[in-house]
Amino acid sequence: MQETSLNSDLFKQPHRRYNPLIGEWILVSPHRTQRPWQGQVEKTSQEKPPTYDPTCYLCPGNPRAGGNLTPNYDSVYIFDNDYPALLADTPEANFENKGLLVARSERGLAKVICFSPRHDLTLARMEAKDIRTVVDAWAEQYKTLGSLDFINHVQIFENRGAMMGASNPHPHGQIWAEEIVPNEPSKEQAAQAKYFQEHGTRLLEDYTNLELQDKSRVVVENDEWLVVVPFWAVWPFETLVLPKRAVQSIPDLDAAQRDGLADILKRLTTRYDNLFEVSFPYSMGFHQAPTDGKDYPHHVLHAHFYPPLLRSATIRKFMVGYELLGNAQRDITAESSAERLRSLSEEHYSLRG
Ligand code: H2U
Ligand code: ZN
Repeated sequence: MQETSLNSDLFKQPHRRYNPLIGEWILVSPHRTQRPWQGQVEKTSQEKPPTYDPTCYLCPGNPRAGGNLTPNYDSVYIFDNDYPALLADTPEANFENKGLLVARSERGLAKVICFSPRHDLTLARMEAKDIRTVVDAWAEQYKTLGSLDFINHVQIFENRGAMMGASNPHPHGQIWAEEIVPNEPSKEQAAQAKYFQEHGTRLLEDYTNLELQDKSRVVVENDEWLVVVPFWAVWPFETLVLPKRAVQSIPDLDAAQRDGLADILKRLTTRYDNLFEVSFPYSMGFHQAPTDGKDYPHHVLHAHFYPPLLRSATIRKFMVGYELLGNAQRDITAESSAERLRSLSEEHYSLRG
């Protein structure tokens, strides 16, 4: 296989990039970034939320839908989702007709995790020591939920901002735990296992070391963590958060790695907010080893950030047309996105005079 330097013409022309983590290709069209835009412009809210909102169901002391009360909490608060997508007591059932109509029952649990009692904060504006408390809570939830015999996968995630469908600006995330390993982590498991078998090393550990040498896609790093716009990124400012010392899941992180994770999450989300001077919307989540009791020596814990914004606080990328019918496509290269994020300040724009 011929090695091609990133300065070569290949990367200035329409080209395809391979995502080894899920075994799929994306199309990159770097010559296209100058095209004019007369399409949809999203509304942004520049209003600063209050520290306490009497109408917010996640603020301390307030009633939630369905009659439950959010107690007076002072750091992290976790509760069972009042409208869970999965239920623990769903009876087992199967349906199949000629292999064309196939359905299976699915059991699970859904939790909501409030990161802070303060309605106005976000990961970017919380203190790193308070994000560390969130990291510890994530670890505990993965362990507790994962130890239940009907739970084989624990998905921890955050939807941030109305554009990503978050129901509320109060800083919070969700946890969905279930019987099966869902599609995305399942593709990643297959690819990581195959790579481990073929190379005897871990795919994401090798990738981390490669990016640490190359540097062109690095957004931010500390002693324990590396954030890159992955070579195969689909979303304009998509990032991958990788540990420098490989572990399988959040509970495996030692104290230095947990503090480091809190630090890197704060710094990354601050850079995101500073990009368009807006509380940057995204979906983020961790991929940890499945909790079915099997061995996952090939797996490396990581987090994905998928932000929808493209050119400004109001212009988002749409996954339509060719993306829906063909495959994912981007204009701005991963390297240019990384350079933009890297050049930003780590002082939150709201704190500047
Ligand atoms: P978002 O992460 O998309 O904002 O969703 C928040 C969750 O909070 C959502 O799954 C739950 C919704 O079911 N929720 C409650 O559990 N209680 C409520 O009173 C409102 C929302
Ligand atoms: Zn609130």
